[in-house]
Amino acid sequence: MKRKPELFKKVLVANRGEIAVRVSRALKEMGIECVCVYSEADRLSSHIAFADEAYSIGPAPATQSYLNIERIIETAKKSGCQAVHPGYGFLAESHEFARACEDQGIVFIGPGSKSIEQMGFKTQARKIMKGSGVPVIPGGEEPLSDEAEAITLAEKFGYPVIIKASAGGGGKGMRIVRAAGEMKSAFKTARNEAESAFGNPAIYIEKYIDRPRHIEVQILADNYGSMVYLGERECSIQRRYQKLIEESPSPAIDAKKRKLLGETALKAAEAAGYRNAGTVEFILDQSGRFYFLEVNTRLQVEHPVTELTTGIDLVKEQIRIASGFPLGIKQKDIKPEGSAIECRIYAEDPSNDFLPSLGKISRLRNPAGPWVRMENYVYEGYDVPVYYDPLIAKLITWGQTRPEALARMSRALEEYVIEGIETTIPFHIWVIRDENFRKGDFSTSYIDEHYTGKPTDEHRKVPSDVALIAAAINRVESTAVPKKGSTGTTNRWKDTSRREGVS
Ligand code: MV4
Repeated sequence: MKRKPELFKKVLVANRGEIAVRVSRALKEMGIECVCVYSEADRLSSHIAFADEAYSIGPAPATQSYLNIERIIETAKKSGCQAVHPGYGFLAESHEFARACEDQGIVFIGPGSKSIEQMGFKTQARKIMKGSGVPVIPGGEEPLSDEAEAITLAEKFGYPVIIKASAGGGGKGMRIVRAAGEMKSAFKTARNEAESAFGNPAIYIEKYIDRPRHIEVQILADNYGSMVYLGERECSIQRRYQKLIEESPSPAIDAKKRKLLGETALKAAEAAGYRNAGTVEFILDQSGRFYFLEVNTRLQVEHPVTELTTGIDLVKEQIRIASGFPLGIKQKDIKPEGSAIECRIYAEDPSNDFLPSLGKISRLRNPAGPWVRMENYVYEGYDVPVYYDPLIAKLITWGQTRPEALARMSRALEEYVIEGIETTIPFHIWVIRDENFRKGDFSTSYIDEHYTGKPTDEHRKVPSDVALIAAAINRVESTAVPKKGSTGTTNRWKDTSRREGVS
């Protein structure tokens, strides 16, 4: 959509949690009024405090609130917003929502509904990419019609193969098939999962790439055909398709490959007629070859690592582009510097198979200090609701080199205190100190292969109240007059939460 360049005066943020806070902050800095929405479960959620106006949009379940297209559009109109920022998750990649906004004269801050729809259907996206010379994984051109066709194609590409949902993405409904004998049941389960998860039973087949790395490229494209790439993010540290750690640059990519990846990402964006911020995902095989995987037509959770290496505020760029401004940045001016890493802090117990751990946060101390960025929405006394994603914060550090960024992350994780719920902090402390991770030697199988779920004792913190009581007892005992016949040695209690810094 072409639009006379003029910054919006008022924007609705159709999301919650840390990303709603992130977008609200950008709006405030740009002098744009910010309207937030919240569900009944989020009455006490802090994203509301960042808004100029806030509206209740329905009951706790997301289907009745954050996914309620009509209600959100009605709220945007009623409050006089010219645009909606969808954040990530919820309606961010709903072509129906983007289309409804377009129809109602509200700007959807993101790509056009047609791009979202095309990139959402994976066989379609593959076809577009292949036709433009973007490398795609060897695989079927069209959705599979039956199991016999699947076997014929598998023999052509060679086992193992993978069956994926055409309307899917993000790993749901995928099945690895290692031999013809497994095809029948894999075909059936994949089809059923595709139907129930995406409302579309279409599935297709690809050659399976074993132990790859997941690398993605951030792009920006304006409404006038200019586009730039902002370097890559390494996202291989994930578990069941949920990313836990991201960094930029990737330790597996050199300058030459970075340029090739970036130019390939722009070729993909061009082929898709893409505009606004987007991410082109690639899979990197063990020989270093890369293949197109999918386009994420939204701002991503891990966007801060790119912001820290490039100095570019991606949310502001999204808003400027959607307002109709041409890109002010040229490719030659983008010179990523240093190294940034993000740890996702989930309310999950890493020592218990990452089971959600919800409830009240009884104590909270956020890390801070030089080159530490905290994206957060929880506070002391806050009850983490069961209804939504358990991501409670993102901790991001920057350093001139990767070792410096890691040392800083290690230090920041040490400072971090969350009590009352379990979090992924002990997991992150373990990974940041792990030799394989430090060497950059890992793949998407890293957690399965290396993480036992048992952080050693030295990673366990003594809660501060327990530490205080123990210290008091220690003091009383050690100052008492030694009894007759005793050796008089004092019980020197040690705070096991303090250890030598690791760099
Ligand atoms: C693959 C693959 C290996 N071979 N496709 C998972 C999420 C979805 N976006 C695509 N995914 C994969 N597709 C072929 N042909 C391995 C994965 C994969 C993966 C991809 C990205 C990030 C993490 C991953 C973890 C496991 C498997």
